[in-house]
Formats: sequence, structure tokens, C-alpha cells
Amino acid sequence: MKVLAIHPSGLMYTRVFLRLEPLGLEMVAGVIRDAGHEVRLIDLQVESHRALHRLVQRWQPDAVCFSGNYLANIPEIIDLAKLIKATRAQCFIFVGGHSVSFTADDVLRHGEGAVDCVLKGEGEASVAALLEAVSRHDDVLRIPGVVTREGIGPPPCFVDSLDLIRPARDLLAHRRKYYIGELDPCASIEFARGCPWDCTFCSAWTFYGRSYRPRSPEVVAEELASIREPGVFIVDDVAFVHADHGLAIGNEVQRRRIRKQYYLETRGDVLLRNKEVFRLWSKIGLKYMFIGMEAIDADGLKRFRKRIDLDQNFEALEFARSLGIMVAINLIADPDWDRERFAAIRQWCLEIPEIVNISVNTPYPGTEIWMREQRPLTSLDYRLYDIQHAVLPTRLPLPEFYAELVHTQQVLNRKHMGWAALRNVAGIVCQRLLHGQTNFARMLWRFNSVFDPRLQLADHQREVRYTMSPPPRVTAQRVDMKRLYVHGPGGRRTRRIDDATERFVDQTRMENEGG
Ligand code: B12
Ligand code: SF4
Repeated sequence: MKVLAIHPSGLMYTRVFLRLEPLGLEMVAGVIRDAGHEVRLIDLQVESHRALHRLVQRWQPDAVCFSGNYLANIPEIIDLAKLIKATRAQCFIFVGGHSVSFTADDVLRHGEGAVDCVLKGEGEASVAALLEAVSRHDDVLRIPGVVTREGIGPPPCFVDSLDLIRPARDLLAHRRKYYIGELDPCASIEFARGCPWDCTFCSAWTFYGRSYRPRSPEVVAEELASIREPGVFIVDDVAFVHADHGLAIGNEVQRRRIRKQYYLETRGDVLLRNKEVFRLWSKIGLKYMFIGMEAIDADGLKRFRKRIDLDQNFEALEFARSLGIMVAINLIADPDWDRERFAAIRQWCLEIPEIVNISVNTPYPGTEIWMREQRPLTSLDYRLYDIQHAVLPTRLPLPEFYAELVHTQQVLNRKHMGWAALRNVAGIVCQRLLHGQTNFARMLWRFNSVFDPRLQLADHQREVRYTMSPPPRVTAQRVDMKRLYVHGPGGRRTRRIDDATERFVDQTRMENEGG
């Protein structure tokens, strides 16, 4: 079969700070190709809708699949599916990915027949079986993870081994367009999959059932060596959860003399527990790190169930500074914040050298707060669910909330954007420009044209053609968390959070110590 894989357009964030290759879709495309199909991949973060329609007309795919990781992309996916189905009625159209795994019924309902099925969970596990069933005109509802308008198949399953899967990186036409800050160009890679923690605002754990599955260090190093880009974004939810795994990959990287610059995301407590890993990685190229601090008060951390205290977070920042790694931290702004709260946050952030990113508290389907939040949602427009818009009632009038939010982001970004930043990074900018890489230079001046309170407010006035189903009415006490899981709970063997102490227990270390 001829299969076209489509990644939807970028959201606000990717218009300024970074743009990354669609790794999940490349992995799914790799499996489809290995199963003997002809595959093409188009990424609408860097190509136009017109280019997509031209490709569909010329190439005439038998099947089209979309990556639905982001809730805010769902209307775009539905519209594209309808347009493609209108011209190629016989084409089988399906959607997979993180967000659509939690909203499958809605996606099928909005699709009005244009979306043949949603494939929930890890795409690699079932996509080949699904296409086989389609080509034989078999019943697709036999396939794990499939949901159609007629019914639901068996629950999604995990791939047998992450080591056997390689992303089809060669299918992307514009690899030089992917970057994060000065890592320009930048590729992406996965060292491990899943997260053992259970923060209330996050759906990474409900997707993977709190499992955590590392890939073999040799396989990771071999894949790294095959990457051409000098920059690498490690996409793990929490990097280096197991010290031995991080050290083993680091040693392999050294042994093979792989020289790259890296960006990763992790937690403060992991950084402190596995200092030797981060020390090694700072020597072999770790440049940037993102820490999801989320709150700078104990109450906030407890409410988000971060299972970490403030002192640990601050100590982690100190430690990262001592290694010379540039850290970006994330804080979650609640729509309930008033002017004083924003001012206090601005003040705190200006006193630290780190990059501070502010996102807006947003209940997403698949998260605990989606079930527990008692405040009414002010909008069911998917496009506003990108953690840059407020979908809960704001204490300040909405225009003022956006004015405060963007002003705070502006103040924080001034440290790292525009002329102030250029003074420090002029050498890097010139070097990238000499290599024809313009992403980083452009990024320095883009903030104000994308993050603008008037534009954010205007987004609320758009016509809403697809409305999301609201959360089921449940009382705060009666939430059955198991109902949220896409993949069943991974069990304690892969989890290892000690519920009594709320601390993570390093599985590899325990095994090595005979624990
Ligand atoms: C790396 C990452 C990013 C990267 C790159 C993402 C990219 N280019 O795809 C960056 C930093 C750019 C990013 C940005 C944002 N992100 Co992000 N991101 C992640 C993260 C941590 C890992 C994604 C990843 O690459 N995983 C590894 C690959 C292999 O897995 P995967 O992509 O999920 O794909 C698998 C399945 O989903 C599925 N699948 C995927 N596509 C398809 C397609 C088909 C056809 C099939 C069958 C299956 C399938 O199979 C794949 C293989 O198993 C996830 C958390 C998570 N665990 O999912 C959050 C996550 C997806 N991000 C999230 C958010 C909110 C954002 C932002 C909106 C945040 C912001 N500050 O603005 C932006 C928006 C970016 C945009 N698209 O424009 C939320 C999504 C929430 C939601 N429900 O919409 C998540 C779930 C994090 C969270 N804590 O809740 N993100
Ligand atoms: S530690 Fe990070 S990835 Fe894991 S549940 Fe919390 S926010 Fe999500």
C-alpha cells in the first residue's frame, strides 16, 4: 500500500523557541515501511497545506495517517481528513498519537466518516497489523487500540522491544528546519519511554501506565552515531531516571567519540540523585536542560503532586549552574492569578539567571485535573488547549490576564532574546549563519509578533466548529484513575515510587545492590 503520514502544523510555541522533528510519527512510519509498504511523510510544521494537497493528488495514497499528539491540532486534522476523503473516498484515513488516544470518540464524531479509525497508544505496536487488515478488507476492530464509529477493539498493547524500532528520519524533506535555540539544526532521539511519576496536570503517565522502559545503551549510541545534525534533543519525559542507564549511554558515546550538543528535560530530584550522570554528560556535550519546576511555593508543588520540595529544586538549579549547563525552568500560571502574583513571579525570576517559561494551567483530557477540576471550563475549543491560553475562569478580566501573562513572559525573555541576547551569542549566530542556518538568528526577534495579548484574546473570538466533550461530572473524591490509562498500569516493577516517602527508588541501583 502507499501510505502517507502527516504531522500537523506547529502551535504558538514552535513559532518562536524551537521546532522539532516529529519523532513519534517517524517511528510509526519506520514500522510501516518495514512491513513492506511504500511510505511518505509530510510535516506541516515546515510545509504548507498546499504542498500536502499537491502530494495527495500526485501520489494518490491508499492510506493516510495523522499524528494527533496535540489537542490543539485536532480541528486541523479533522478538516484535512475531510478534504482528503472528499477527493479520495477509497483512501483509508486514521489518526494516532497522544491526545487522540484520550479523545478518540470525539475525533470520530467530528470526522463524520472522514476518519476511518483512531489507533490508540503506541503506534508501532499495531500499525502494521492495522494496515494488513485494511488491505485484506478484514475487520479492523480485531486490532488492539483500534476505535471506529462502530466499536472498540482490544486494549492497546506495548511494542515488544523498543530496541528494534528506528525512526525513518530519511523521510523528512527539510531536516535543516529543526532547531532548539542555538542547537540549529537539531535532531531528536529517545533514550527511554514513559514516566513513573504521576503529576496531576500531566498525561504522560496515564498514556504509558506509569511504566518506564529504557532502550539499550548500545542501540541508543549506534542511533546517535547515525545522526547527522550536530544538535540533539532527547525527548524523554524525564531524562536519566536510572543512573546506570545514563552512565552506560554516556560511556558508549565517549567510546565511539560521538561529538554532539544535547538538550534534555528532567526533574530536580533526578538531577540531584544522579549527579555523576549529569557531570559526565556535561563533559560530552549537554548544553541545555529543562526542569519542570511548575511552582515556587510548597502548596503549588503539593497540588500538582510533584513529589519534590522547594529546597531540592533550588539545590538542583545550583548544581546545574556549577556544571555550566544552561537551565530553562517551567512555571504554571493559574488563571486565578492576580496582578500581585504575576509581579511576585517576575521579581523572583529576574533574580535568577535561568530561562523561565510560563505556561497556563490547563486541564487536558487524560489528566487528573481534567477529572477533578471543579471550576467550569470557559471554552471547549481544542485550539485554545495549548497551555498558552486560559480555559478556566480568570480572576482578572481576560484581557488583563493576558496582558499580565505576556508582560511577564516578555520580561523573562528579555534576558535571552533580542539585542541583549545577541551581545552574548553573536559568535554563535554568525557561525550558524555561515552554515546557512537561520533559525536561531530569527528566533531572537520573533517573540513579540507571536506572544501578543491582543492576538491571544482574539483567538477566543474565533468561530468554533468542533467542540470537545466536557469532562464527566465526578466529585473530587471519586476519581477512578485507572479509567484514565491508555496503556494499563505498568506495575511496580517499572514504577518504583515509594508511596510512603514519595521518593523515587532507583530500580537499576536496587537490582545492582541486590535490592
Ligand atoms: C518532546 C515533546 C515536545 C517537543 C517536540 C514535539 C514534537 N515535535 O513532536 C517540543 C518541546 C517541541 C514540545 C512542545 C510542546 N508540547 Co510537547 N511533548 C513532548 C513529549 C515530552 C514527548 C513527545 C515525544 O517525542 N515522545 C517520543 C515519541 C516516540 O512518542 P510520541 O510522539 O508520543 O509518538 C508515539 C505515540 O504518541 C504514537 N503516535 C504518534 N503519532 C502517531 C501517528 C499515528 C498514525 C499513530 C498510529 C501513532 C502515533 O506512536 C508513537 C510511537 O509510539 C510529550 C510527552 C509525552 N510523553 O508524550 C509532550 C507533550 C506531547 N507536549 C505537550 C504540550 C502541551 C506541548 C506544547 C503545547 C507546550 C507549550 N509550551 O506550548 C508544545 C506544542 C508544540 C507543537 N506541536 O507545536 C503535552 C500535550 C498535551 C496535549 N494533550 O495536547 C505533552 C503530552 C506533555 C504533557 N506533559 O502533557 N513537546
Ligand atoms: S514528572 Fe514530568 S512527565 Fe512525569 S508525570 Fe510529572 S510532569 Fe509528567
